[in-house]
Amino acid sequence: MNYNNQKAKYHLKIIVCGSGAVGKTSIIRRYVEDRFEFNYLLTVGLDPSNRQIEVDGFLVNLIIFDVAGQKRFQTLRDVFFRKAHGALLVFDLTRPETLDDLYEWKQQIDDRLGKDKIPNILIGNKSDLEDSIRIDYGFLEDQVIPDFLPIKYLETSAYQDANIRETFSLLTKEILKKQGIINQD
Ligand SMILES: Nc1nc2c(ncn2[C@@H]2O[C@H](COP(=O)(O)OP(=O)(O)OP(=O)(O)O)[C@@H](O)[C@H]2O)c(=O)[nH]1
Ligand SMILES: [Mg+2]
Repeated sequence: MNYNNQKAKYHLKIIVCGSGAVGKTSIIRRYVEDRFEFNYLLTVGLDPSNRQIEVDGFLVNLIIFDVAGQKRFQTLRDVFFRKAHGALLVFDLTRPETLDDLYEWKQQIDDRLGKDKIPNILIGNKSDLEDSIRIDYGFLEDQVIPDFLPIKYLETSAYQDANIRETFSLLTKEILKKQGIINQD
């Protein structure tokens, strides 16, 4: 179905959080432009993009905010977090230290927007790099997910286009549920 001529009723701001080079820009690029870049071009500052999505019969305009993961670009974080409706917390399945950094991102979300105020989805990206993966689901389930509850977890590959659309659908759905627009299941 083509929604181009319809007006979205809801406009939701999604923020994509995580350390440098975990694949934030790649996930958004795959979702919005359906392409992938092997070259690492680090994000400087903020870079919002748009895509419409249909969830449970509701047409929603997602405004997706990308941000620099590297700590030296901290100055735009106020604009980044402001009035966000939902967040992706992205780590790199091949670099466990990127998971540790998410505690800090989650803290910033809670401090600026209120504790557990917006839905978060935990994303383990680069699932295609099978031989280099250093984090398994058992570890996450025991040691990590309990610290981030309530949260859902998905493994993605921006490269292979695995679980990318599902990620944005799930987050949109969680936001609409939280806002009472669709029913909890
Ligand atoms: N194999 C593989 N490589 C990926 C994937 N996603 C991203 N990459 C690569 O990882 C590197 C970093 O990706 P970016 O999307 O630029 O990372 P970022 O999180 O936006 O980084 P900053 O902007 O510095 O915060 C690039 O070389 C990408 O090609 C993936 O799913 N699989
Ligand atoms: Mg980036």
